[in-house]
Amino acid sequence: MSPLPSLGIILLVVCVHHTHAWSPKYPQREKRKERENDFVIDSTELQCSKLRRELHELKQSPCNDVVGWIPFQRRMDGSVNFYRSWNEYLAGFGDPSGEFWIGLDEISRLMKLGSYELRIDMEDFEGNWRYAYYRNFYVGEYRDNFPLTTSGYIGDAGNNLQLSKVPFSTKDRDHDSWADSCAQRFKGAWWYVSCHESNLNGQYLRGEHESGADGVNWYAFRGHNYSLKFTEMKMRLRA
Ligand SMILES: [Ca+2]
Repeated sequence: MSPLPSLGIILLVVCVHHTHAWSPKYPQREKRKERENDFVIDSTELQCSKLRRELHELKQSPCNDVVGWIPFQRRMDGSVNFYRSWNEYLAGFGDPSGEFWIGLDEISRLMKLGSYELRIDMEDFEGNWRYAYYRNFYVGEYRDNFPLTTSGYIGDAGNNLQLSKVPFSTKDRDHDSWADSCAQRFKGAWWYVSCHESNLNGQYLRGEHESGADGVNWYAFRGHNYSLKFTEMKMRLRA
């Protein structure tokens, strides 16, 4: 008898053994990947905070290209007026390397590419950093006034932007559920309900302010009478 058939059987056995040896590892690999993703949230926070302290003066966004985040809002020095009209919020304004709003049209366009997560980094004038992350971030279409839906909060800033289908309002387009205009009353443009726990497009009032809730406020971090130094909102296609 030729030795070849035996060799074939041996190879077959080896292959089968090999397959059995490896296939159970795939679920483990997936689990490990998920854990790595979870870890990225925390390590990104540390890296971004550290990098920002070093790069703040250069007006760079250090966390964009590295991990795929797309910044769409930033406050950092009060150089840009954010109390603007619907059409300006539609088209976007400011300087992407400094203070800016990317535009509702662009956010809406990006939404068509897939499912997103949202991350907001913020800093007060005492150098304290906080973040709010939402596993799900969806902004609807123009015809519905760009309604915001978020869920799956993780963070240390406080959960002040968990909303369901809340339309965007500006000083000249009132889509909130308050009798008066939240945008006019609180000098911003936002997904106001009646009215807000966060107002990141409010006036740049540089820390403590007497006027209530019309600054760059994140209620659970510094309350309605403290306007933050730095905020950045960014979105990323979900893995
Ligand atoms: Ca209203």
